[in-house]
Amino acid sequence: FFFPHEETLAVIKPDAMGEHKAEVEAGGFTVTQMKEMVLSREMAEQFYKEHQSKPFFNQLVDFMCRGPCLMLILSKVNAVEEWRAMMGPTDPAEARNMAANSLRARFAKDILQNSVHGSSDCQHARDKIHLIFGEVDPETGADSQAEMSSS
Ligand code: DGI
Repeated sequence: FFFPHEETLAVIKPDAMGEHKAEVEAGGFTVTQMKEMVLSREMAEQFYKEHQSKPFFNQLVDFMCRGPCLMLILSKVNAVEEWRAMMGPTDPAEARNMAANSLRARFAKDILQNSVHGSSDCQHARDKIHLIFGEVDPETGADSQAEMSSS
């Protein structure tokens, strides 16, 4: 049988920069694109637009913009689910109970500063990869934002 690889967007959040690259590789993911960036407010609002109506939306956006994030496109069979499993639950207190080896159990400070993001399904992965990396050319790997900013 042939199991096609899928892609997910992973974000190492500002509180955990520098901690997780080795973890990603240990998880058996291939990093197909990677860039460090500081999200603008507009980008962070767009990134978490599904949470617009939540009481924590403003603090979430503030936190996401406060320093550089490492943006990664990860590729693996079943990448979306496998990366979510590696992250563990949103709240690190729950992560420490339910998934002691997960990244959030080990690195997250609290439910907001929870060190990592991972797309929850393939549609979100496509949307957020597009938001962060633009149109990725499958031949060259170059993204359209990079082309635009260099012209
Ligand atoms: O997909 P997840 O990141 O595990 O969780 P989510 O999509 O429900 O929430 C997105 C982010 O919003 C989460 O990583 C951290 C933040 N968040 C979620 N629930 C709360 C929260 N922040 C605060 N302050 N309080 C919450 O209850």
